[in-house]
Amino acid sequence: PRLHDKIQHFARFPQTGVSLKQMVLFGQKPSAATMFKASQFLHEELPIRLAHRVKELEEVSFADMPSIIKVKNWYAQSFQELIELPPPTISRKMKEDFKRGARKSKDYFDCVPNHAFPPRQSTSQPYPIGHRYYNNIQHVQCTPEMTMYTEEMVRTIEGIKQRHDPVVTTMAQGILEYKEKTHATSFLDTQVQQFLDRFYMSRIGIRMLIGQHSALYRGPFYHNDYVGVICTKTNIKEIALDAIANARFICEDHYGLFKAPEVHMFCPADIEFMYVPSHLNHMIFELLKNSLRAVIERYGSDYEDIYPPIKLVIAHGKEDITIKISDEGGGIPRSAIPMVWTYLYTTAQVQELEPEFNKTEFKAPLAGFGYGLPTSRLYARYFGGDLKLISMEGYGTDAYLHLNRLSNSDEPLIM
Ligand code: W6P
Repeated sequence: PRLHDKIQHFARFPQTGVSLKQMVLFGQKPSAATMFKASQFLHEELPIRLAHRVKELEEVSFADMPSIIKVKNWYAQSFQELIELPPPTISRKMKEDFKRGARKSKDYFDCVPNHAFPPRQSTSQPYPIGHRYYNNIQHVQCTPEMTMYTEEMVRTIEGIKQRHDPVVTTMAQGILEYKEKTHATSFLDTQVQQFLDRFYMSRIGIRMLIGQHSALYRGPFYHNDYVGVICTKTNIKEIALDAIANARFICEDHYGLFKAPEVHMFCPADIEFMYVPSHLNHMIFELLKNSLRAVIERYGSDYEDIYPPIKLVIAHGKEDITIKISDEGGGIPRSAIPMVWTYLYTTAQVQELEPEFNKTEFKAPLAGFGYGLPTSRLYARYFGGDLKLISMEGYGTDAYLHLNRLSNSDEPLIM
């Protein structure tokens, strides 16, 4: 009850977006002071985002499904852990130092525009110091208390990230419970669809913030081209080759093939751009699995040498990098395209992630109808890109993965 009031309070504050560019500017050569400031930002921002999710999980039509309640409780528990984390004790002099540091810094930029926040309702949760400007401060010293605070914050958010690992599967379970209870026939329920898109998009954002903070604190794991989990010179060709090898391997394993359909890549040059390699890998891998599945299911698994190859074309312009993946897997009718993006339609993810389920009972109606496609589109949109499908029924499907080369798009918080 007390906790619930606090959640309601935090849910009234708007979420503050962080763009890829801001994360990179902020994360270059992070000092102890920089990490401290980032910790303060997360100490406020994460509870706000979590509170919004709890509120929405309470309001959605399937709010009373056991699995949905389970997920909601994880969000509430994580919220509680964050707000119970004691704020650092800082002297007036330290506060002044921080403010001066922020003003002097050359690469001074707004990471968190203060005006995004409405006026405070109570003084019991004051804004942290240095709230207005989050820049990389090299010349401000940290006290041991501040360093301890940073350390504890990192430990807490890493624990939260782990707690929320099974959220997608558990939500899928909850949707299944809802379908069984209501015998839902409208799989394109737009309210549910919008809720889930927003929910999973928010999850990507929260995990990005946590992953970035933890990587900056624990790092450098990688070489110079990395700022946390962001690679400033992501080589799309290398990632595509890796995803091709993995998808074909998985496919050979799953269908018991000697040789999966070939994937022919057309890439003009070594294109480098700023991105999160794991996101890129996830999206290309997911699309390839769908194409491979379509081709194999069309031609059967007994004629391995007649499979038409899948074409993967990478193009780059000033603004966009586009990856087109074309298969000759027979395509899908235009009327079935909207289904590809729905969460209610399928049980494929539950089947994929929990092998103890009876597979025949949970057979996906058409190739590719899992959570992989909608979540890949969210990953694409998260940094200002998009994912589109064009299908020719009776022939094959083209998937267009558009990525934003300039990476100056704002973090999408409301869709
Ligand atoms: C299909 C269905 C699909 C979805 C996503 C990507 C590729 C394909 N191919 O037949």
